[in-house]
Amino acid sequence: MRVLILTGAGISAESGVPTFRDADGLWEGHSFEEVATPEAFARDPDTVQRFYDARRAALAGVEPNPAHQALARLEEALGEDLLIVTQNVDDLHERAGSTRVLHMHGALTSALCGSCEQRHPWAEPLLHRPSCPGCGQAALRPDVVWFGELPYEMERVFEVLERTDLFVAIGTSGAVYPAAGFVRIAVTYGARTLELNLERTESSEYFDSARQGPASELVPAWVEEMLS
Ligand code: BJW
Repeated sequence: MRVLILTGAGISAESGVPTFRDADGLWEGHSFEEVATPEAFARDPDTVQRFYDARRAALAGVEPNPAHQALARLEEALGEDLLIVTQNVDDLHERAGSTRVLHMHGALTSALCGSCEQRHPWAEPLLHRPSCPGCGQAALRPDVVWFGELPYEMERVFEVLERTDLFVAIGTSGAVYPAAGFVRIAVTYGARTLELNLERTESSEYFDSARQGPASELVPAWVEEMLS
């Protein structure tokens, strides 16, 4: 069975990583849209760099939870028949042991050069304008996908969606496209579909089955079902 898993902020919530649409939506008094769009970056790059520097630094203080760990166990069993497509920019899937992970909205552990467009592994703050290791320009930005930008590796995701037997969405509100449309594409190609979320979402109606509860409980239980 070929399984495609889409994860969102909800899978990392119990690790202590804030979600986007459940919290009060503010960071130091700024709304999410004020710090996570290309327009915000053009208008006030320092504030945006500080926002992402803080989130990159916070990664050191969080750990994968039982949901990430269960998905790593599922990969051990399914191997290449499993792909995780995550909208998250944290590295908790990898730290739990998953290797088949595609970060469609980029990663906090990477920097993107606005000049030469190369991506570089990155662990340090960007606020002080370090030089790009590729071209030497002081043009590095967080390697994340903001509204209006093209998510990474969409061609590959659409290819995998065409031959997926089971599509599972975990901890995502289904509010942001193109990820929110994956379930309908999977259905069109004949996949079964399952949603695991704390609550029903605006996409729940498109799934064959939707289970409600914390990811740290629902995901290990579902993985046990898959493995038994
Ligand atoms: C738990 C839990 C627990 C909590 N257990 N569950 C009009 C119509 C349609 C589309 C558009 C439109 N106008 C504009 C667009 C396109 C736009 C879009 O979708 N806008 C919407 C607002 C309508 N999209 C784009 O611009 C994208 N690009 C694009 O479309 O390019 C064109 C194209 C694409 C493909 C092919 C061809 C052309 C880019 C979108 C980029 C999104 N970027 C962000 C920021 C990333 C960097 C960062 O992290 O700062 O990505 S926005 C933010 O939302 C982030 C997330 O990845 C993304 C999704 O959020 P997610 O993960 O679902 O989190 P939440 O907070 O929304 O939900 C958490 C869920 O967890 C909830 O459901 C809770 O219940 C649940 N939960 N605790 C289980 N313990």
